[in-house]
Amino acid sequence: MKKQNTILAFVVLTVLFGQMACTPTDLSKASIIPKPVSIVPTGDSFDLTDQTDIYVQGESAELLGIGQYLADKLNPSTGLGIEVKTTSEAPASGNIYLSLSENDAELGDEGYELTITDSSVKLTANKPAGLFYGVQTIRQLLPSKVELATSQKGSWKMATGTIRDYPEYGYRGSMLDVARHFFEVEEVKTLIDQLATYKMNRFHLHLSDDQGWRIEIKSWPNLTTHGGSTEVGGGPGGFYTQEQYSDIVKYAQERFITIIPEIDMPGHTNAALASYPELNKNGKATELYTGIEVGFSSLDTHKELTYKFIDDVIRELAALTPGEYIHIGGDESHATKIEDYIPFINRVQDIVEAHGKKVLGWDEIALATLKPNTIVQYWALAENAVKGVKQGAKVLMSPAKNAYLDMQYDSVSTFGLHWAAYIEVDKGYNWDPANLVPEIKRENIVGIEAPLWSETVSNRFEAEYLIFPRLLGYAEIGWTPVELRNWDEYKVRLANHGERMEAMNISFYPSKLVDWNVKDKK
Ligand code: IFG
Repeated sequence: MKKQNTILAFVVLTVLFGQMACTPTDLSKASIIPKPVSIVPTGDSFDLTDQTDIYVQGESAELLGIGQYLADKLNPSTGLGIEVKTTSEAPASGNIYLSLSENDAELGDEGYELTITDSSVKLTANKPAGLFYGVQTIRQLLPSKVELATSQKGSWKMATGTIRDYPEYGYRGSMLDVARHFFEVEEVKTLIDQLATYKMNRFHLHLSDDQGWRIEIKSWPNLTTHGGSTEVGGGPGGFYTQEQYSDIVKYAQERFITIIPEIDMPGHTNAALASYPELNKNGKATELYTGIEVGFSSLDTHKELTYKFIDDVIRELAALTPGEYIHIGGDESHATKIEDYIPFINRVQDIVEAHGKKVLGWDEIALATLKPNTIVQYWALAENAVKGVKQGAKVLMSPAKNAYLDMQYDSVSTFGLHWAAYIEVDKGYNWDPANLVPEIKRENIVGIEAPLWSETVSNRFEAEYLIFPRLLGYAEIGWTPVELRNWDEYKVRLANHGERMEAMNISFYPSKLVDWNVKDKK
């Protein structure tokens, strides 16, 4: 009898501790990236069960869409069949409730308050965007296996407490260069979904360069039929029809991400010059180019046709782009005399404004006379960005030495370049945009963008090796106040995202600086 009791006691304790082990009760121990502004734990846990549904306040399609987005993220792995319902007041216990608050000023347009008790999950925000970001946090409070696409054994518990959270910067983004190597719509959508998971809200598409023109312009069809027909290394290239571009824009919008399209000029324009002889000074089309040199091409800034071309391109692109900014490039125009470059940039700003949009450009555009709403993207020369500040322009921080995703991690990592720096995960995290260049103050900065140039990567797997895990650090730099950021604390949360990224089928670089929690450490 004694032996049976001992065995019974052992089984009960194993089950109990087993449950406790995976029952999260300390909300402050959750590995949330970006780190929230404030977390107040209450030491209990909430259970998602097959009785749990998501209720949204009122009938708004936008709130229903956010509820459905969460249900679609939870149902495949939990198998709980969570439904989305509307309600005019708080639902019964055991459910998740999304509602817009009156006006919680501290939260702003993108913040949220998430209150979890043992019987309810209540997410409130001033605007739908805040609810969407609170939903990303809910995902991260559940075990990593929730991100798997196949049904997993439960339980599905979240620690209880209150999180109040809102972003430091309004522009938190990344860029994909689809010109050097072309990326299919589905690959772009996957990256957009990954950016949204980490609360990023801007996606800059580098649509044209020497090696490729990637967006259909109906008034200049050869740009894509000819200029889009190859890529670095001589592959087939490709391009987005206007319908496909609009599909990408819609997909991003549903995730509260604004697309910023870039047509790089006057340099980085060989694909256009190869497509139309009449755009060239000598009336001859250039050859298509599949190498990775830069700075050898220039539009003819003295030709009136050049400005009709630009006007047609901007007109068509502006009509497809709900965001307020169009990126005009302006970088590395080594084949354009400075006395031609300056009036060119001035005139292009007028063209963009005439089509109801504002200008974003690489830092060289600060050599021209900037319109009030023009944003200067700092990538290489701080003195250019400072020139922009002195003209009253805002700065988008993308310093190549800290934030270029196409930089190798170290001298032996597989993909990427290293002309600016080697950027290991800690170097990508350990910097503060507001304290990098003395003359560029916090109030001059709209935010941060981590660009991925694609000279050395040609598909999602290769791109993810460069993008992840560094993107998570840039997402935190854009969202979390610098006084809450610390590499030694961050790298522990990052380690716990290894399993999460694996579950999301992200092929991240397993940096040796991080003690990854994944099963088969690489
Ligand atoms: N600089 C060029 C990019 C790309 C990059 C690769 C900018 C603004 C080097 N311009 O970065 O086209 O070639 O790291």
